[in-house]
Amino acid sequence: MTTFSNYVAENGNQLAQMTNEEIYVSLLNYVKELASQKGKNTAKRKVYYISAEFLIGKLLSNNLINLGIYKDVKKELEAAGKSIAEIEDVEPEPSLGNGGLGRLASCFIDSMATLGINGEGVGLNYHCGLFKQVFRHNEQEAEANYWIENDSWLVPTDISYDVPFKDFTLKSRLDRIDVLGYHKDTKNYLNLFDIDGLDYGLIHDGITFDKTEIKKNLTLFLYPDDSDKNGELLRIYQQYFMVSNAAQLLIDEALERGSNLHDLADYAYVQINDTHPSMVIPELIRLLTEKHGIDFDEAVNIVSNMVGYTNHTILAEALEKWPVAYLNEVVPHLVTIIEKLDELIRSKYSDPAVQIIDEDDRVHMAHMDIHFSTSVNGVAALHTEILKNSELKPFYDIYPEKFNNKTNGITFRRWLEFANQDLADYLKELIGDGYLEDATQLEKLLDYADDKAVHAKLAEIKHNNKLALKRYLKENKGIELDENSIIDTQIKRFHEYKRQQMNALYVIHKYLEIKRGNLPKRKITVIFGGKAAPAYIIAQDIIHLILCLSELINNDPEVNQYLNVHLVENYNVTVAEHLIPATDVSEQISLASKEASGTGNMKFMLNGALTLGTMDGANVEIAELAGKENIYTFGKDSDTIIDLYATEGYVSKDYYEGDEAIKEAVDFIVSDQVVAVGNEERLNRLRDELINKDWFMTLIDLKEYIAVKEQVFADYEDQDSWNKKVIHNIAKAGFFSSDRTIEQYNEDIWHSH
Ligand code: 26Q
Repeated sequence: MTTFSNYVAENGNQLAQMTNEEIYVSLLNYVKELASQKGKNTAKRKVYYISAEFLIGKLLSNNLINLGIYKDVKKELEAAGKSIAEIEDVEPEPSLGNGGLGRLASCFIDSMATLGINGEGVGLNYHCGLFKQVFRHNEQEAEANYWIENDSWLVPTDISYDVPFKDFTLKSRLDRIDVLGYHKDTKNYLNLFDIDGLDYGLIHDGITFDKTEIKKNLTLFLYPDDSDKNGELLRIYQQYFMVSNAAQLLIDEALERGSNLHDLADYAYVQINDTHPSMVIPELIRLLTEKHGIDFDEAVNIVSNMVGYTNHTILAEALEKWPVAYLNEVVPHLVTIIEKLDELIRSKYSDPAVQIIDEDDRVHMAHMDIHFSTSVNGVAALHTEILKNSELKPFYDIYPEKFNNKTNGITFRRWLEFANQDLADYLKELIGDGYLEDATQLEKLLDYADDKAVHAKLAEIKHNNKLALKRYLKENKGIELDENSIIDTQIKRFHEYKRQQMNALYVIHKYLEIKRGNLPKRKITVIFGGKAAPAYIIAQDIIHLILCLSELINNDPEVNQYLNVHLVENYNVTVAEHLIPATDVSEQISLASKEASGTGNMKFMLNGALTLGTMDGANVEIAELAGKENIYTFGKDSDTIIDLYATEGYVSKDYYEGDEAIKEAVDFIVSDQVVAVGNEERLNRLRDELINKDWFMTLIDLKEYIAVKEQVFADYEDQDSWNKKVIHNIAKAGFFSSDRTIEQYNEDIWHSH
């Protein structure tokens, strides 16, 4: 096809005369047209990656890169006096996910397409993605976040299914987004199901809305606040709608390709992304038996051979257990099947720990998944070991062959080639461009580990990225960044187990040290980004504390030349793309055993930040690969923590009372200075929580965290030694390419060839 400027000319326009908005729409249509010319992947067994979340982020540049025309288009735009960055700004970000799990799903569909695997995403087309975060009075407020405009990446289809609920049947509509692999002739789809008849009028204030009008609200919001019963019921409606559509699509496509359904498992494999799509198991059984006349036992057998389950968390509260009574209100036709599956398991195993329906009449979705699947995987080596040895041990004892690890990965196209173009180009200069398709080639960089000219160039690229971040934060977030400071970044959902509060306590400690005249050699900028679930009070309190500290510290002339604190409003994929390439220190400080994997940690490593982290999730593998001397670890290990939970051996008050520095930092939360800019109730609640409960053991690691962080900042002063560590990290980051992860899924689980 013709170049972009010719395409524009053919449509009677001229780039120089068009607005950025017009150019964006024109590029969108150009890319869609190029995509429409690609063939589909066709392997007999097709993979359906079903996920309640796909945190795709903006797609324009990613698509241009995958089409291999990014630089050409950029040049054409420049020639017409236009900037590609400004056109990228026009695109709204679809936030169809909360965090790691949704972003992982998006990296996975990119890699499936790149590897030419016949594998597609299936999910829901939420019209309002994850809420937009705004700060008022140093607190988080949530606003509805619309993203669908007249011109979008969605491609309508005429595919539609009837989805039966207890009291009514809803007709679905399928919209698709093309998923282009990197330099590939073939493509896949992201299938997003939706309904007609959504009513935006149901939205009241912010993100509150009428949760009962299912026919008008089903795909209005991603994960509405589920703290009340109506929220939970809506979630069940969403989940069933998603999986019933997925199951009907999968069966239709298998039939079209010649399946007689007895051999359905040869034509399809379903990967269940956390338990959110678990109802696909009984739904497939229902369709095979009721619509296609297959015996129940055979249907169970067929389905059990075409499903795999990925676990993303060991936090008990995140493992879904739906009351049978709720399921009966929404999908009674599935309850009969789930009860039969439960009986089947009871006839084989007496251990209550492995039953599907517990004594409180709740359905353990994960248990159903494990019994009726071929594969159960964790998302990092440590996480999988914890699943096998403690969380899911009774299941591992029954099915050792099903358990396997698939350490997460990230797509290098978005997280290096796009987000850090200067670094990507420099790497090409040093080692060629083979690393973009074979990430292990990054190891060639080790030849330059001691090369001072390379160190200097890496430092220069980092500095330029800080300047670019400075511009971005100033224009978009009202933040003044000091590009000459050390940038220390913690970006992720706000959760106590991720321990943003520990980082905040470090900030307090540092502030007090500076006040005492103990000045750092170089200015430190601590950046936070992330949203807290609207119903999660303590997480909101932590956000509040950080915003108060930010106001206090950044306005204190005695301190602000040595320390700045920023909490970036409305953290999302786009913000991450700016922050990560500019960061020096990557904060990965979860309580050991609690972070299943983390994927931000991998993005930072690839972009030349050094990790400051606990031995948790994939940090363990980062440490092994990069070498312990090239990352900074601290804190109690996962065995110790698991033991402390088992023995109830952690008493936070002992740490608070036993150490002056800890006591001082915790008490400062309710000091006059902080209270002057904050809400005393929130601050008191947070301090009390830390002293009297601290379920995620902030104080246990605080001392060591402070000490190691000081070491990090001291080491930064020796730039050659620092950049040598940086090189080791980048060189070993190849393992964390999602292409590797997806190859392993395909080799070990999906067998789609
Ligand atoms: C469950 C029940 C009811 C309502 C909501 C939920 C719910 C929603 C979202 C439970 C979990 C999630 C998201 C989990 C998630 O993002 N987990 C992250 O997955 C990443 C990819 O594997 C890992 O890297 C992270 O460690 C893990 O926290």
